[in-house]
Amino acid sequence: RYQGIKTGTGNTQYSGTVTLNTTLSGSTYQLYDTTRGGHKTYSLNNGTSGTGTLMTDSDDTWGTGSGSNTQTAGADAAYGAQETWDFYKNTFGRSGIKNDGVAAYSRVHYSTAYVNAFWDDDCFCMTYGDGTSSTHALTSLDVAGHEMSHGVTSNTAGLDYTGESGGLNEATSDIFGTGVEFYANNSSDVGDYLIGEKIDINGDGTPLRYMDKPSKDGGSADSWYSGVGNLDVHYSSGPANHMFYLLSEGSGTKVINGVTYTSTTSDGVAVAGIGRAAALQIWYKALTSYMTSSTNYAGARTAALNAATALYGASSTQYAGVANAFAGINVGS
Ligand code: ASN
Ligand code: ZN
Ligand code: CA
Repeated sequence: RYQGIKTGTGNTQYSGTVTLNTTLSGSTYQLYDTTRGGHKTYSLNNGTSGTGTLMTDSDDTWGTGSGSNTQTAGADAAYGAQETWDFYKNTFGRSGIKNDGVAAYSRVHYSTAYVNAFWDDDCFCMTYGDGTSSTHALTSLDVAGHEMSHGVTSNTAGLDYTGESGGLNEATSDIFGTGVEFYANNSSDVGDYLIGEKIDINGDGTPLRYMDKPSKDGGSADSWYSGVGNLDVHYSSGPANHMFYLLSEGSGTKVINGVTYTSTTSDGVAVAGIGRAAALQIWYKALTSYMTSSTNYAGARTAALNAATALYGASSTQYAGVANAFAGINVGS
């Protein structure tokens, strides 16, 4: 017996107390958001296949904020899915990962102490592990946005997950995952140009990746070089993440939401940023209109310049910003 859309409370681990749209069926609330394409959050209960069980609750208050409460990861995952949906809808007019108005679904508590999260095109679903010691599930907002953006890339440019295109695929997920985090404007999880700063994946509180200076992670490239495509895709993403930071914020030192960033160009020439909003529009248009499965760094530059021309004109500061940001990672001049 469906009794309509309800407004529940999520006590998340990473994003504080949030509002979640739920569904009341009989006397049981379901973590089922019919307002955003029909997104459901399941618990795999440490299993590794199927959908486990739809998360349900008697009072529509989900989780405690602690990773040891089994509902908490569900609250974070549901929040990540809703903010990712809203980000794409309200920023780009994209209605879901396939732009068909249909939601994916999410699964939490995958396996035991599994330290990853992943998107899967086959199930059209998102899956989250519980993380090291099962205390830090991989359900932070930027990780959720990152993983679901893999679905967007698959359904648009289809960037092959190898070589330079693989690095661009990964960077696209970092760029839009970061876009989701800024979009949510959550005071408990402020926007930043760091990836995975909340999940303590390194065990010492440091982020997984840094967009202002990707090499800070110990493996990523800051700029393009011939052979960058031989790196793991999570490291060959570095130059594109760096380009996006330069394009958004410019070079030099800058404090944003309390975090200090220092970004330099490969040739030492200072560049000005055009703002994150325009940078996001350009990358989205490049991804969805101009990139293909085999696009490399040179091709990404062309795609972004084409996008800037289409959106702002060839004589615009945004066009010049793209050319300068790519020059800043040693692509073009
Ligand atoms: N977390 C990893 C990623 O998004 C998982 C994977 O599928 N490679 O890149
Ligand atoms: Zn990824
Ligand atoms: Ca982040």
